[in-house]
Amino acid sequence: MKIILTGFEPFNGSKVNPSAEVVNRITHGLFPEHKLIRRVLPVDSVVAIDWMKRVILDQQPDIIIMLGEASLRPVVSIEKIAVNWMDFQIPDNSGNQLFDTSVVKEGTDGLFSTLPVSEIFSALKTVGIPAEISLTAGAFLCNQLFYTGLFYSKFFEKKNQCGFIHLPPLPEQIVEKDAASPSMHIELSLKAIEIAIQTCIESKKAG
Ligand code: PCA
Repeated sequence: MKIILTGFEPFNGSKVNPSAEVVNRITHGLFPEHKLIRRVLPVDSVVAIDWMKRVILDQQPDIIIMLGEASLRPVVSIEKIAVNWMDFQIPDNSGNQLFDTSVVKEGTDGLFSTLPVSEIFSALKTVGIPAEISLTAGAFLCNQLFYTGLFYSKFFEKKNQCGFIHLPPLPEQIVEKDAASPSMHIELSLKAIEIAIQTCIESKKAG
């Protein structure tokens, strides 16, 4: 199977992004029979979105798992729904700030993740990793990428699995900001995403 795994570069003044760290640490060796395409995307609402459209059309992947940081989330958040709306509270890293506008003009209001969301949640719980099924991916770039991935995946007869998982910040980000807010160690986030990928592969094999 062809699997796409994306993360994002740091944004909003941070030096790191847990999603990029996970993407860079995932080893192909864990999924030897599968082709894993990894990419850390710029926090740019034009470049990241164009890349996603292109990779879907060119590669026609079987599984697309997109990752991002959710600054105030205490647990791994498996996103259930992408909304066709953008309202950036901060500019992206290139200065784009989109308000009250749709992701895809002709798109429907919302699209559900096609990842096995409940199975991933159960699998994480089983190994003791704190997680939740989240009903909002926000209105910034992560939601924009998530919606775009789902929208363009619909053009193919071959059904893929496509979805988004948000990760809490890393402990060093919280220390650096001197904030009293949640974080998760990289090893735990990494384990969560390895389990998520494995769960998707098994569910796809089961048809
Ligand atoms: N998180 C942001 C964009 C990049 C990232 O890692 C978001 O939740 O939209």
